[in-house]
Amino acid sequence: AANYAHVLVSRPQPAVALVQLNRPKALNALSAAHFKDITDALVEADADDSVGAMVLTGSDKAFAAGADILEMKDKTFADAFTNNFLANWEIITKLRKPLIAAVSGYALGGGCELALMCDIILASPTARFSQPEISIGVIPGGGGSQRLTRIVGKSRAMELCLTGRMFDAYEAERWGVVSRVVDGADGAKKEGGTESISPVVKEAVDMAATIASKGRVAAIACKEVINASFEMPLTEGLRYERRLFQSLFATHDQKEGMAAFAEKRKPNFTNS
Ligand code: CO8
Repeated sequence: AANYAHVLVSRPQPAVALVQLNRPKALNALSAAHFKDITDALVEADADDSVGAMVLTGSDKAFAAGADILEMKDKTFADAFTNNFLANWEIITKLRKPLIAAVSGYALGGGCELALMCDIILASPTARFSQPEISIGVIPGGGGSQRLTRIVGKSRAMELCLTGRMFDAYEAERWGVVSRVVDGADGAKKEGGTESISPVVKEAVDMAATIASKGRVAAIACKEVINASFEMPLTEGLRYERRLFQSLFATHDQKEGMAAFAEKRKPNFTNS
């Protein structure tokens, strides 16, 4: 893997890439250079045949405290418009392999939006989310008004984006923003060696390993159809699902998966 100034990339399991935001002095505020490292590292992992799923995380204190306010405060409209400020955020939503966010601490503004771009969010009990842009004279710019609204509904999205108030891990779980809060109690032990891994990151890595152990073609197709449900009317979405389902009968992994069930053994997927 390439070396990045603002992210750490590791392989906690053979088929899992872990990308960790690493700009601790600014609580992982997303400067342009930081964001480029994040997307480059994820694109690199997405293209790596040995990777089946990816995990994105920050530190215990902050997943990411938003766009870098100091960097953008003097930006002009002409500059933001001409250079299509924030358009490169779409790179993350084009990744094909499943991406899990493991969120501890602050996930604010662009940090919340970054988590919302991932396929699954796991939160530690310390997670704090918000769309605080209204408090600095702007509005969400990385999908907060769109993705968050689709998940939590209009009234809550209005409240959150108009007041900027923080919501915690348990509210996020109740509303379906995160799939689960991972409590530290049963996994609080620090792993040996120099690297310690928090319970939520460990859970995300284990989940990514589980996903990576399935047939790759089916996993990518599964992510694609679920994401399509946000873009398509139901009839079209159902047709798209059925067509992709049918097409998987052309794969080795379908033959292997169903044969293994019939023979009462574990499948040996070859991602083909
Ligand atoms: N940008 C730049 N620097 C930041 C940011 C930020 N968003 N957040 C924290 N920092 C820096 C602080 O300036 C400080 O630096 P220094 O030590 O040099 O003074 C350091 O991180 C530590 O921060 P604090 O001293 O403030 O730490 P506290 O524990 O007192 O407070 C908070 C933590 C509550 C997270 C506080 O720092 C805060 O409110 N930060 C700003 C949160 C915010 O408003 N985020 C939204 C930004 S706007 C946005 O994201 C628009 C999204 C557009 C789409 C996505 C584009 C990337």
